Amino acid sequence: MDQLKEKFFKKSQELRLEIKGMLAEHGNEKLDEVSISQAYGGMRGIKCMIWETSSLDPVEGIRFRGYSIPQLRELLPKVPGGKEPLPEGLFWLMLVDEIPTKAEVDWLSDEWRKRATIDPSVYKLLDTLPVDTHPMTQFTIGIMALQPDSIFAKRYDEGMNKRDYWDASYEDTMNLIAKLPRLAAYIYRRTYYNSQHIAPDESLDWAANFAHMLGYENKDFKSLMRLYLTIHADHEGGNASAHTVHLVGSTLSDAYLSLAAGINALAGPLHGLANQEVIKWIFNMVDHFGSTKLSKDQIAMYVQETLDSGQVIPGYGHAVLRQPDPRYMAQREFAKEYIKNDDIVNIVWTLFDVVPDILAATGKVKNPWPNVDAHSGSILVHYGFKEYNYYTVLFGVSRALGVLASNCWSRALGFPIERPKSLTTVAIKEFISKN
Ligand code: HAX
Repeated sequence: MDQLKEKFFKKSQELRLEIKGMLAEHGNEKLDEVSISQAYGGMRGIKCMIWETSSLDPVEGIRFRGYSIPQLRELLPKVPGGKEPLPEGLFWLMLVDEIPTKAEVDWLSDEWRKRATIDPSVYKLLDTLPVDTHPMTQFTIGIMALQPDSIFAKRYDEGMNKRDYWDASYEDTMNLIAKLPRLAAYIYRRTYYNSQHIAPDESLDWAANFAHMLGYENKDFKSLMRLYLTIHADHEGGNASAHTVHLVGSTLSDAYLSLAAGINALAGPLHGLANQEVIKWIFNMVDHFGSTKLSKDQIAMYVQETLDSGQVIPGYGHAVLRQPDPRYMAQREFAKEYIKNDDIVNIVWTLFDVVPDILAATGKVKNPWPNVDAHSGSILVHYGFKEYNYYTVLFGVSRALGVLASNCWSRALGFPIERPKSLTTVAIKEFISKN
């Protein structure tokens, strides 16, 4: 058994026992009550699921196993001379609740390198799709095409003992994460570069190799990819992509089927697709004024026009957060350090100055601050990565780290099939009249 798997097995079995005891003693205590508004309002805030890998505070933002993003940037291992954390380190932390050593992270990079080969049939299938198929659709199809490799599905078919689900989940998770950069890079190069593919560089870490296969050799872009793939990885369990993976995984669909479902949730414009929407909207703003150098007043006017036309301001607002997203702030810090005087980045910063007041003035937006998606596109554009329809695929590669680590925990802890209760409006009316 490999070192990470052994640690995961030991820790998860300990927690499984602890939870058993806790449920026997406290199982009937109430965590929450549910209001009618919550039932109609997207189940906002109801405490009703377990997600071990990260937790979201409305004011402070995300913590991965208790660590904030600034702490992760400091504590997770980096490449020699590098400033940004290696996403391999975050995966290790999420899976076994320990900050790994550099040697452990190097082992993980190597392990993913060994598992990264993709069967040519997957590429052949992708090549049958019209080249203008949205990259997120291609990504889901690619993940589904990898599914015949599922160890979980094969072993389940052979009569796997439920005590071994964690093991098969772990193997699928490691194999799938290893392959995602190759799959995603293949989609990028076939869609935008006439299928001129770039062979992997075995000397590079997971994120830098992804950047290389996409076609970006700039050292700072590789640092950006390490940061990007770290900060997008997890956002506790209730967000749409994570919750989808949790739900689908609970039916014992394997990691491939579960991740593909979660990627489809990420592809919605109110969720991950917001990163493409932000830059598309900024490009439209630039076209509208015929310049990339925009004043505060021009930007404020455009924001107001967008609202008046019944559209949302992409990259702003959040279902949980009530402060600027620390993932936005981390990207802003990166841009301040690495990028000087870029017009699109300047527009993103001016938006931060003008949008919150305009959204707050509507009197209904609960969080007027920027979220993770408000900044990412402008930095990518700075490095020449302008194909914004692809941006959510980058998010998806990162999100796999958190949702699949969590999926391993769900199987190791023996979570049952998820099945909340739904109500009809007739039932709600009866409830009201009885009360
Ligand atoms: N622009 C305009 N109106 C907004 C808004 C925004 N950025 N954010 C919220 N509102 C509106 C809502 O549409 C809602 O209006 P109605 O009552 O007319 O339906 C009202 O304000 C109350 O909404 P809320 O309670 O503040 O927000 P929700 O929890 O319902 O929705 C969203 C959260 C993120 C979906 C929302 O803020 C939004 O649509 N933002 C823009 C899209 C976006 O950036 N999505 C990415 C979010 C982060 C993420 O998941 N990344 O992957």
